[in-house]
Amino acid sequence: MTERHDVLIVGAGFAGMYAIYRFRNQGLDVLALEAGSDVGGTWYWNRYPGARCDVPSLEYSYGFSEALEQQWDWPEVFSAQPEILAYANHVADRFDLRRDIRFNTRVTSLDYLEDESLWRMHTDTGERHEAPFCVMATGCLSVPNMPDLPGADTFTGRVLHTGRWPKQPVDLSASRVGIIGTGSSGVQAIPELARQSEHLTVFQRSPVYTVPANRKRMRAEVQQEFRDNYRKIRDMQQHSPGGFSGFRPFRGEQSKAGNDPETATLSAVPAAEPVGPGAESVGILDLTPEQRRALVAQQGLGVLLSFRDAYVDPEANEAANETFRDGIRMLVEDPQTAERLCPRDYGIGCKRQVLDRDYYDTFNRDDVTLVDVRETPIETITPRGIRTSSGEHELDVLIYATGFDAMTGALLKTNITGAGGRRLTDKWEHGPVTFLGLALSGFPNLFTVTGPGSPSVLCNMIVAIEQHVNWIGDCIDYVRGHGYQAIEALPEAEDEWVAHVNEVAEGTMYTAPSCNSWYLGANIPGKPRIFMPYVGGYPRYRERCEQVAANDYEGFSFR
Ligand code: NA7
Repeated sequence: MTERHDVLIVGAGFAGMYAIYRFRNQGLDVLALEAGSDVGGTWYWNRYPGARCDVPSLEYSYGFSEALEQQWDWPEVFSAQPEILAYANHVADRFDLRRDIRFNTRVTSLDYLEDESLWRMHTDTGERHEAPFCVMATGCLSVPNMPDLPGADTFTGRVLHTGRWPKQPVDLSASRVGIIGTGSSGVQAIPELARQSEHLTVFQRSPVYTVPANRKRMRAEVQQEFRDNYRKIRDMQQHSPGGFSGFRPFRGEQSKAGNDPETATLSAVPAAEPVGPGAESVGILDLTPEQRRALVAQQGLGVLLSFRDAYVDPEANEAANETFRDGIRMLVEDPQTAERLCPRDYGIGCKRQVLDRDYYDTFNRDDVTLVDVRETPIETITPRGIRTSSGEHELDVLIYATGFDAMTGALLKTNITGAGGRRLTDKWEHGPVTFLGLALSGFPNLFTVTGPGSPSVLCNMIVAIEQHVNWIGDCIDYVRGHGYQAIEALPEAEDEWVAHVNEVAEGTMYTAPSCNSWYLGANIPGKPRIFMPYVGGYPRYRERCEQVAANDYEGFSFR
C-alpha cells in the first residue's frame, strides 16, 4: 500500500524536527522517516564518552519558539551530548513531533515520477510513500567512515564507532581499549576513555591542533540575560558570518560572584568558528618567538587562535603552528610522545578547530600509549588487536573515531533518481553540484537542508537549519499558491553558484594544498577533492537566498 503526503522528510535530527513543525504549521501533511529509534540525529548517534558540542548552547538552540527559549535551562555553557539530546526530546514532546515520524525506518530509494510530479520512496521496512515534495534532512555528518583495514573482521573483541555509540552504557573498566582517530570525536573521547579503561592505546595518523574548551557551568544571570535579549540575539546571528551572535552578557558579568572559575559568562568562549576572530587582535609576527611562548605559557594554547594574521598569511600561520608545537612540548612530559603529538604537515585553520578537555594531559598518564601509525603503520587487525610494523597491541575493545563521509554521504547513499532516470550518484560523480546547497537541477521538488554549497558546517548549524527550512517552506507555499506542480533549479544557476562557491574558497587556509580535511572529502578514499561548504559567510548567503525568493525564484523553472 502506498501512503500519500504533501511532504516527505528524510531524517528527524534538528533539521527534520524543525521541518515537521514548520511545514505542519503551513497546513501541510508531512511524514518524516528516521533510521534511529528516536529524535536527535547527530546527538542521538554520537553518544561516546566526552561527546560535546563546540558551539555555546545558548546559541546552538532553536530560535523559532519564544516559549521554548524562555523555558529550557542549559546547565553548561557548552553542553554535553546527553543535555542536547534531552533538549531534542523536550522539543519533540512539546510540539508533539513524534506523531509524524516513522522511527526505525531507513529510506532505501527515492524516485521521481515525472508524469505524476511525485517522489516515491521505499523503505527497509517495506513501506512505500509518495509526495510531491521531498526534503532531505539527512545531516552533514551522519554516515560513519569505517576504514578498510586488513583483517578488520577477524577481531574477536568488541568493535565500536564513535558515531554509532550504543545506547546502553559501555563498561570499559577491565578493558584494554584501542582507539583509531584523533579528530574532534577522538580528542573528546580519549581523556574519558583513559579514565574509564584499564589501558588505552591511541592510534594516531594525523596529530591535531586542539585547544582547551570552555568548561564552565551556566550561570543563572547569564541565561536570564540571554532570555531577556533573545530577539536581538537571533537578529545578531543573522548578521554574523558564522551564525553566532557574539552577545556579551553585561549584567551577568557585573553580577559575577568573586572569581569563581567554575561559573561562566560567555566572554571566555573559544572561537567555535574555524576562522580567527578579532581584527582588533595583534599579529603573531609582531611578537618575538619568546613573547609568543610566554603568551601561551600564561594563557594557554587557545590564545594562538586570536591572531588576525595566522589565518591569512602563510608565514604567520607557520609562526602560530611552531608556537603551538612548543606549547605541546610544555604540556606533555615524555619528549618522544610530545613530538609525535606535534602537527607538522598542515596548519592551524585548515581543519575544523578542535576543542578538548585534558587532551594533552592524558598522554602523561601511565595507562595511555600513543602509537603514530605513520611511523609504525597498521599492518593488520588481528583476532587479538592491532598489529603495526613494530608489533601487536592486544585489545579487548577497538573504537573507530574515524569520522564521517561528510556532507554528501547520506544523500548519495539514499539511491535518489531524478527526472529522466538520472541518478544523483551520476550527477555528483565529480563532486556535489547544487544551487545554493538547497536544490538540484534534474531533481524537481527535492530540497536539501544544509546541503553542499551552503554555509552548513561553517555556520551555527541550528541557524543554518532554520534558515533553510523557512526558505523551503516558503518555496513550497509559492509553488502551490501559483498552481505549479514542480520547481527545479536551472543548470546555469547551479553552474554559476558552484563557480562562486569555489571562487570564495580559493586561497583560504581550507583549500591549501597541504590541507586534507573532511570539508574537502579528503578523508574518504576516492572521494572528489572539492571544498563542500560555502565559505562566503552566512549573511551574504542568506541575502542571496532571500533575493532569489523575492525575484520569484530566479534561477528556477516551474512546471
Ligand atoms: P574527523 O575529524 O574526520 O577525524 C577522523 C580521524 O580519524 C582523523 O584523525 C583521521 O586521520 C583518522 N582516520 C581516518 N581514517 C583513518 C585510518 N584509515 N587510519 C588511521 N586513522 C584514520 O572525524 P571526527 O568524528 O573526529 O569529527 C568530525 C566532525 O564532527 C568534527 O569536525 C566536528 O564538526 C564534529 P587523518 O586526519 O585523516 O589523517
